[in-house]
Amino acid sequence: WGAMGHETIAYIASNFVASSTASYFQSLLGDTSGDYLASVAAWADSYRYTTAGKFSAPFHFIDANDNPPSSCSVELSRDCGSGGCVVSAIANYTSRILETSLSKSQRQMAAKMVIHFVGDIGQPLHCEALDVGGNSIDVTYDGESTNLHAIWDSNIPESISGGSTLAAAKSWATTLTTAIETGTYKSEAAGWVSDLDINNAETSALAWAKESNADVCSTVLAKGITYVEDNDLSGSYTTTATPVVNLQIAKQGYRLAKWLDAIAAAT
Ligand code: DCM
Ligand code: DCM
Ligand code: DCM
Ligand code: ZN
Ligand code: ZN
Repeated sequence: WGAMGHETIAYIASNFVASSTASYFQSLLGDTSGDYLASVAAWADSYRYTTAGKFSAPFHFIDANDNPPSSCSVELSRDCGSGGCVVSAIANYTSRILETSLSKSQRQMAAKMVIHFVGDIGQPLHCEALDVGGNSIDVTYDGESTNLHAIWDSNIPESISGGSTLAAAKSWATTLTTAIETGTYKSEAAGWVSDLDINNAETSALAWAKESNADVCSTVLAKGITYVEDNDLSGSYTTTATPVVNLQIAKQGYRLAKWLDAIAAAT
């Protein structure tokens, strides 16, 4: 996701964490404001483009070597490369938050990584190898040349929220929080977090990756590459994608809240 998507996930999580969890992460992150999660949610995307942070580039995705749209699947041994992937990164950085032998700055960095990667794993094209996660599938959006990955990261989310600002993220998060508490997602939200276990973090994260990857077959590339390539996707394609984007953002925000609750409770 682009920064706004990550910020939305962070605000949803802020709305659901226990007050003791909020205190724990406000202290670790050195920010007692209500934006303590949203303010750091996109940091990992700037870090990966730095020389010091280059090692973390593979942590944002898992390259599922499946065959969409006819067959979708994720297998850790096949798809998580030697440099790591989003599933192994969530597990590693979750344990590092709790590793008391590390410095506070190392544990703070681990928290920023977890807050970001629990978001990225919900983006279907971050759980797909085909055409570099859709980066090499050229499309247009409102007449502008871009690629399939970028429109799922940013254009479609921004068409839902109304823009790329922190205010747009906060407003979208409020809408999705209400949907979880009393609306469309009320009956299913408990199921999103029923198997969540920070002590089996790879298993939990792999299950999330499989859900995202399934969306590649059912929605992102449902009609094949030729249906999207060189076409403008700002119309009916976006209409079809919108409920999937809303669901993935809502789910990962709610899961992030429960994940952070479990970490804070383990200290
Ligand atoms: N990005 C960045 N620096 C760059 C290129 C892109 O910070 N030189 C940001 C823009 C998007 C995000 O990274 O918000 C996309 O990241 P990903 O493609 O990993 O989702
Ligand atoms: N790192 C890791 N797993 C380890 C050791 C280090 O993922 N067992 C990562 C954590 C930091 C980066 O390497 O993102 C730099 O770590 P350090 O600051 O400890 O050198
Ligand atoms: N990306 C991905 N899968 C890959 C490579 C990249 O999901 N195999 C994502 C990471 C960024 C975006 O695509 O969100 C652009 O990556 P980069 O800036 O590395 O080209
Ligand atoms: Zn992306
Ligand atoms: Zn990312």
